[in-house]
Amino acid sequence: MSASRHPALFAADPELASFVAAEEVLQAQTLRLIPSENYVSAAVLEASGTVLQNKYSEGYPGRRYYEGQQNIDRVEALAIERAKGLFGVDHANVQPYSGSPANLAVYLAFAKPGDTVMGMALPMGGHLTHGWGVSATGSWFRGVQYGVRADTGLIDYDAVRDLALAERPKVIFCGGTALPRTIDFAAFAEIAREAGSILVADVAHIAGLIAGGAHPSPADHVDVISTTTHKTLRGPRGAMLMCREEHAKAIDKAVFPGLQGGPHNQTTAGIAVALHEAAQPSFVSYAHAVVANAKALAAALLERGFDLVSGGTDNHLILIDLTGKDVPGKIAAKALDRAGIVVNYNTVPFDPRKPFDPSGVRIGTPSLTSRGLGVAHMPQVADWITRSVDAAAKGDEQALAVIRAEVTDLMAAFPAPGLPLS
Ligand code: DSN
Repeated sequence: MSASRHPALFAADPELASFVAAEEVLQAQTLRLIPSENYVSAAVLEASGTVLQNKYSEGYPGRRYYEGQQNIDRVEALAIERAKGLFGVDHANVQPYSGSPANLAVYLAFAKPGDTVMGMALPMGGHLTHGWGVSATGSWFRGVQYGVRADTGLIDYDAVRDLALAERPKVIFCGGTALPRTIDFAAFAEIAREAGSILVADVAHIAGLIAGGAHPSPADHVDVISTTTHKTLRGPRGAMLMCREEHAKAIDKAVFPGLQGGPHNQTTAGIAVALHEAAQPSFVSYAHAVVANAKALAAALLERGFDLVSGGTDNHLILIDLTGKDVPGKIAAKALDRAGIVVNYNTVPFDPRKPFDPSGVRIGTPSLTSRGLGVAHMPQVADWITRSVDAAAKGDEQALAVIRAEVTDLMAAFPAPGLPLS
């Protein structure tokens, strides 16, 4: 089937083509629970693989350093207008190559090396680029970090305020990669105002929920919104920076020529299509279904004796704390993978274990929702997770194989956008 889907690729490079075909089958047959992944539509897939790939376009629409931009300018301008409309912002830059370069551009726009910057600690649910030590953002800048409360797993806004007022950071990041709860953008805005800091909402994980009205928007509260385009937003791998008009020049200058060269025009096209899709009523239903599925899955896992960071979820993401089980996160994640359930192992707040062998497993519902699974399926998903973790504890490979067959069977009834049917 794949040979007919990608005939030129199969003819030119059968070895590489076979890897792509295998990935198509893997994505079709497995239950993908990594909360930062999704399935793009066939339209986004097509737009991302067009001849726009062939064009260099350093600069911005109407102000390029290369000629022949008649069509590229229209593509980028369309993506910009759609981003502004969808997120209710003054300005959008759709050129960052991905989330980490987007965040680096924010530092370039507002801080100098050595300045103090503030974000959530990575093991608490933040992101590497929010000033964590092993990232350039934590070595070129002086990163100070906040976390969550040990008793609730929730952000302690009083502690964030105390830290911000003591440190007066140039930039404060809110948002992260393992936050199962709603972010209070208004509270962060008040803190940033008092501290005299630029406030950045990194909404990479929840951008699709914001677009679909299933999470409050930061647009009225923050100076800059940073987001990837490929998570809940369901676009190609890329990123955007959005801001108030007063910061537009600084952001644009930081992205190009500050940090990047030519934009990836084929990705810009895919982003434009994804933003168009995200403005449709069906996307509102999708965003709310992602959250409903996550809440139902969290409830089913709690019923089965799992410990969840913060006790549940408000969004698309669930962080399972396996500290009380016999199985650490990495062993559980690898067993789940053998059972056809794809997750990632993750630190939990105050994790007694190391990041490469942590106590948690991070799961989420964007991909399964895109395939059409609903609340009624979540007890089954929770059962499979329970049985897989139990099988991991006992080293029962046969049980994992049985689960894998059941997963493959169910997923065959829910075709993935852009992928073969079997
Ligand atoms: N954003 C991260 C994730 O959540 O998977 C990767 O950087």
